[in-house]
Amino acid sequence: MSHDTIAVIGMGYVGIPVAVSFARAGHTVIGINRSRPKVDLINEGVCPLKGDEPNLAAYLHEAVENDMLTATQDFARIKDAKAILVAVQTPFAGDVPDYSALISALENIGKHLGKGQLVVIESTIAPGTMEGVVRPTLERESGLTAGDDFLLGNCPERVMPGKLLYNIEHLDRVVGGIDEASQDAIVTLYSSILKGNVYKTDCVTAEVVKTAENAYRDVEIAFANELALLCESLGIDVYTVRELVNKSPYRNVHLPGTGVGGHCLPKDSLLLQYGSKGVPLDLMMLARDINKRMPHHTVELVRKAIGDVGGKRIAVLGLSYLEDTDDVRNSPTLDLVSELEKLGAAVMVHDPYVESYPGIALSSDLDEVVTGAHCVVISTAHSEYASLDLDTLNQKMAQAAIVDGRNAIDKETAQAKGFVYYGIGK
Ligand code: SAJ
Repeated sequence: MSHDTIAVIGMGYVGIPVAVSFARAGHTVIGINRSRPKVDLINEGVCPLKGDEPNLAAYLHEAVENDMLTATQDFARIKDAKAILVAVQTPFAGDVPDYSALISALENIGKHLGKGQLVVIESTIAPGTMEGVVRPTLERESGLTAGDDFLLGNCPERVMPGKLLYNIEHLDRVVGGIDEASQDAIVTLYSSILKGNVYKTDCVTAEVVKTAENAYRDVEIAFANELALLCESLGIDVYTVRELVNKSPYRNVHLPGTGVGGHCLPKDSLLLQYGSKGVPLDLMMLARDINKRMPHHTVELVRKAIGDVGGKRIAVLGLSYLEDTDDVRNSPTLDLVSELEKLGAAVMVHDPYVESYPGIALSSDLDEVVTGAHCVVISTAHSEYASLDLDTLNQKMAQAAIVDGRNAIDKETAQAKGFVYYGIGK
């Protein structure tokens, strides 16, 4: 499959770095996307993703310049492709997965699918989706039979904003295939871009591994959050506790915070539960609840710091769900802001990476955001918040109160400078 044409469906955080990686490995890549603006940007050699992604924009530009990567809305273009990768979003809608983007992509692929082609699903899906949704949709739309006429498998993405290209190149990958031939074809294809190990298995195992690896992390973070609540009530510092616990072999207490956001962790345990065929995943669902309650706990700390928040100005620092990225998906800050506003507070959010967000008063000018504020809440651990000038903050704020959701500020230093300081776990 070296230097074959590859189609990538879904030009997002997964599809774009995958398309660029394959183009750099010498394949001709066709990026297919529903929305026109992204297609136009890519064809102009411009990367639609923002945030700090080393090399991605430069490599995309180079691939487009060298005619190794083009974008289109036309699914008919897949007929030239040896392999078709699907990297569309699979968000949750209430308590069931929203597979609308996936099914739409599969129907469009099916219409143009030919014999001998390979279809690989990178999107995160619940256990049982390959057999229950992907395979039947492709067979129905194409009139072909998976295995006999076309190859089919899933190679779940392991991307992380800020490390999109790095993770693709260096992380190990699990490859699920409906049969040996499909598994081998996917391993061969990905070997041109992966330096990590590739592990072949069946589709369900690959579906479970992907969702379980994130559900596991969600549980680990929930443990840290619950430990933080305990430490607050005991008046000790959870960061000291976790550091000393982690001196013990095989321990790895994670970081507490204002909550768990992103495109993976908030939904993957729900996908696992959805595909668990009735086995109750109580620990994982409870962990999900604990993490979802952290924005509310942060509001409780604001009320401890300044009392009733009605009519008060609150400056929230950090909108994106993860430090030093522009990715806002499922950010806990969104829950934090809406709860504060429901209580009558006027909230302004600062974020150096996010330009705008509907319904959020957002600015990248820190002075503007903190001026006149009765409380500053650190919600995302953007690097710059570790070096906030507390004297300037004191001058500009209407009241000197800090709620530190990410252990960005030293408590004693803040208190010495006259701040009322509350921190999650501190
Ligand atoms: N978070 C905490 N405490 C922690 C770690 C994270 O509160 O100790 C919060 C973050 O603030 C964020 C959320 O959890 O809101 C998710 O953070 P993350 O570091 O897990 O970043 P993600 O969502 O991009 O996770 C991805 C996942 N990778 C894939 O799905 C392929 C995750 O499995 C990886 O462990 C993570 O990247 C990574 O560290 O590479």
